[in-house]
Order: sequence, then C-alpha cells, then structure tokens
Amino acid sequence: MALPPSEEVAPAALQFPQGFLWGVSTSAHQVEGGTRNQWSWWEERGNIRSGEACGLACDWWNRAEQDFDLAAQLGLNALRLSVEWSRIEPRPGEWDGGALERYRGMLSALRQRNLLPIVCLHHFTHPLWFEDAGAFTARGAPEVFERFVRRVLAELGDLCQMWVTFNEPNVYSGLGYVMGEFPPGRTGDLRGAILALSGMGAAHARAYRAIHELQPEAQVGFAHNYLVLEPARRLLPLDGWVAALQRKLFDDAFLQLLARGRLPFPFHLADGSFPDPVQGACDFVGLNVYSRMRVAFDLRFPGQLFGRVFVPHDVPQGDHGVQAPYGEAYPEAIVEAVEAAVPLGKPIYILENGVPDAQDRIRPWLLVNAIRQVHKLIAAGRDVRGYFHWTLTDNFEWTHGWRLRFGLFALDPETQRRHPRPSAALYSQIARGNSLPAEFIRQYSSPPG
Ligand code: GCO
Repeated sequence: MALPPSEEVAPAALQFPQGFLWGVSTSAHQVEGGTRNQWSWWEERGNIRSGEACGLACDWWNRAEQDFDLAAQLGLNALRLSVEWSRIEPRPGEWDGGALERYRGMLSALRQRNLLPIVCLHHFTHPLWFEDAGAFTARGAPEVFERFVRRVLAELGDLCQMWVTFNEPNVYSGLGYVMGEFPPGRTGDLRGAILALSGMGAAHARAYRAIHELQPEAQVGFAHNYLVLEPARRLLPLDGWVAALQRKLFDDAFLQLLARGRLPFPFHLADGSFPDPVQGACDFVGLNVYSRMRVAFDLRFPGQLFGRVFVPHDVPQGDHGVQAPYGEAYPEAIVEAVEAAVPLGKPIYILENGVPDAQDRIRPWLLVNAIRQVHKLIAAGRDVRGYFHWTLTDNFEWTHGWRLRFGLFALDPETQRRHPRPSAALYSQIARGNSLPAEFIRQYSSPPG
C-alpha cells in the first residue's frame, strides 16, 4: 500500500511516561487573601500599576478546598502552592500555630484528592520585619530563613516530601533591585541585585541541608525563571553582546551557582561569600518558562547592562499588561530552558508556564504547543517529569493586579465565582489521558491570527 504524501500523515497522539506530573502552580500572596507582608506594604503605598488591591485574592485562606476540588475534577495529579512566611512567623522567632494548622488542613485536603503537594517556601513574599532588616542582602539572612524552614518541616513534613525553596531568585532580585517593579523598589542597583541573588543561593543551600536532615527522603529544588533573550538586530555585534551578558546574569547565574558553587564572572566579584557549599545542593530543577524578549544595545539602560528589553509587535501575545506588554507567548522557550538546566544532571519539572488571556484566545495553542515541546524533550532523552500550568484560577498578578488573567478558570474577585475557560477542558483531557491527542496537535498547529 502506498503511503500518503508526507504532509498528509496524521500526527499521532503523544503519550507521556507513567507517573508524569500534571499540575497547576499557585502562590500564597496571589491566592490566599489578607496577607500582611512586604508586598501588602508595597501595595498600600500605591505601587500596583492597575490601582487595584489584592484584597481577598482567591480567598484560599477560607476556601482553598473548593479550588482543590476543581483541580481534582480536571484529573490533575499535583498542585504547587506556597506557604506565607509572614503568617507563620509574624514576629522574629514567634510562631502562629493557627496558621500552621490551616496549612496542615490544605495539605491534607490535597492528599485526600490525590493531588501531590509541592510546597514552595518563599514565593516573592516575606514578613516586613525581614524586609526591614535588609531581606536577602543582609548578613545572617540565610540563618533566619533556615529557622523558618526548620519550623515548617517540623509542622508539615509528614504531609509533603517535595519542596521548592525559592521561586525565581533572578526575578525577585532583578525586579526588586534593578527595575524597581517589586519591593524594595530599587532601580539600577546591580550590586544589590547580585547580593540578593547570592543571599538566596546561600539560604537555599542551608535550607536544602536542613530539610534533608529532618526528612532524608525529601526532594528539594528551586524554581528558576528562564527567559529567552535574543539580540534584536542579529547583525549588530553590540546587541549580541548585551543579550549574552543579560542571559549570563538572568538565565545562567543561579543555575551556575548550583552547578559550580559560585556566580559566573564578573558577577561573582560582587557577591557575598558562600560559607555553605551551594554546589550540587538540589534534587531537581524547577523551571518557570513563559516568553522570549529581544535585547537592543542602548546607553540609556546602564542598570540593565546597557540592554533595552522589548517585545516586537508582530509576535504571538496574550493580553497587554498595565503600561507594558507581558511578553511573547513562545512555547519553544521550554526547550532552551531545559537545555540550560541539563548540565546540573537532575530531574527537571516545568513548574510554571502560561499566558495572560482573559478571552482564552491564545491559551489553547500555548498549552498544546508547550506540552508538545515537553514531549519532544522527553523523546530526546531529557529527564522532564512534570508540567505545571500557571494557573488554576485567575489570581492577583503582582504589579499588574487583576489586569492579567492567567487562570484555566476565570474568577470574579467580587463574587468569588469561578467559570471554566475552554482551556480547562483541553488541559483536563491531556492530563486524564496522560497524552496529547492528535486532534489537538492538528487543530492548534499555528497561533491564532
Ligand atoms: C512569576 C511568578 C508568578 C507569576 C506568573 C505569571 O513568574 O512572576 O512565579 O507568581 O504570577 O509567572 O506572571
């Protein structure tokens, strides 16, 4: 029998390995409501560009279980959340038993629903007393963080074995110390950013050892944001040079700290010292991957290593943020991110991927093609063990407030009503079948116009 011409060969369903994790990711401040940390302080001073307030957020402090039901109904088998340090340790060395009890309730509820909990110990927020002391740029911060981590392990360790120490040290330090978009709101303070990054590296290493001491079977990693940064004008060497420098600091520095025990040249000259060896201190690498940006050499941006970062108009994008585009929706970014993490030789989880898209215009395409890239990587022998979509329900998107909607479920923060977007059913079918159906690959072969 003659084969049909190659362009007519129907794509086959892409099967994932048994035990692959299909999840969603969330973070405490963005979903719980009523948090009192350095971000609420920042918000009260009018720094949320949309002018909105986090308020009740998704009201998880009272009703997280209802959203866990939604995740279970989708057929997911994992959920990443974070614990709010400012609730657990409202004053230095003072512990709030009620808050810990609430987290025990949440983790038990996840387990009852067969959702594997992954707990992140620091997702951008911490108590104001820690911020006032200089946060991760302060000497002694790693010890203070370790004390918190030990307490969490003592109280919640029987309910969770997979821990993410930090969410995106590179975003935290870059937006907080260079771009002025996150607290403490510094601009162009490259040295502060490097100190914060290395402080988090040291705190990560201490936490890694403390967790293993208390829970030898634990899996401990971190969530690293990887951004594809490409020169705007390929033929202009200066664009290539600043893009490479930005990649070195933003994409590679934290991974290299874990791989070699120090930041890459020349950034290591500005970092603190690492009394605790950081090299190899992780059991897995978590990657948060969203976008591609272009970089053009520009003398007006010394704090950004002389690179102006922008999104071209003609690329697939979700909704526009307040005053700035969010970024290109670029499924292939996952391949570059995973390849950057391979030298660490650890299992890899895609711990965040998504797009702001209130109308669900581009999300189905993004979901299908991002998951397709993950399958391609696994087929090529890369040890990728899970995909976590950002996020389950719309939540409070930092400086963009409620303006950017990342949820599989739309949320009205006033009424707290949830409505599934079409992507929820799509993701559900993929997770339930542990495979990417052929018709999805056909239907979403190119981005919507
Ligand atoms: C981050 C965070 C999330 C965001 C998500 C969408 O990358 O900033 O981990 O808290 O909400 O990435 O922007």
